[in-house]
Amino acid sequence: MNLLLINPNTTASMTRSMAEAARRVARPDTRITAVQPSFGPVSIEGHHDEVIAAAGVLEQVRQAGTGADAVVLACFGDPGLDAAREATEAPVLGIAEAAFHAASFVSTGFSVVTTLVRTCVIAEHLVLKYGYERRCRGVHGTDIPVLALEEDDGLACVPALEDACRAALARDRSGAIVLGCGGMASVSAELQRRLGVPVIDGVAAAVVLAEALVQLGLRTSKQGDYATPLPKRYLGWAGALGW
Ligand code: 5HY
Repeated sequence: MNLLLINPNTTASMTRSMAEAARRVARPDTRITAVQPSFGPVSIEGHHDEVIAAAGVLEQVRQAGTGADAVVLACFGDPGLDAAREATEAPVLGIAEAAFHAASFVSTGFSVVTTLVRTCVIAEHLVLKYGYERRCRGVHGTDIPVLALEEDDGLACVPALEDACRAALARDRSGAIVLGCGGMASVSAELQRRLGVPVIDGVAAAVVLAEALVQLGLRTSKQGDYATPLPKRYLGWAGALGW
């Protein structure tokens, strides 16, 4: 199967490191194409960044056309997820939603540990949107900037992340950790080794769940709100995104 991994920010090195994390768990016959938008923020750390990144996601989904059997949005805000599902029949998985599902198979309650404190509300909104308010016991920011995770594969951030995870597990009485950034994919195994509890990286979870959906022959419904957008012109820089 052809899996399109979209990094909604425009930092190519982060796209590469997330592609590596994806290939570590993907089946041998899964071909992963990793891309990022031609425009938009180098990192997504707030609502403004997210809106532009969502348009970048649509640019890449449209460019892929019918070439992708499944799509993974590798940013923890799942930017443009519903719009992307309108734009393609292929299953589209956001790493936050995928991580919440995976965490709920292995714990009765999980904690999210993420980057900047200001982004916590975005994760909290997704917990409510996806109906995980009974399983997510807390969302915790570390004020680690997204691009700090790019330096030396994020290893320098491991001690601070480990401390934040231990504090969250104790405070929330939770049994698992969901990592709140695609850029943390490279340190999830080390954190799980140190913490001794399930540590869920959404990139890996989304790739494996996408493979499962394709294996089940499931595609995005075109009945109702995920139906293909109505034909209309888009003016200005968004012209190419019209239907
Ligand atoms: C992410 N931002 O996964 C989110 C993390 C965050 O550029 N990739 C980003 O802070 O919401």
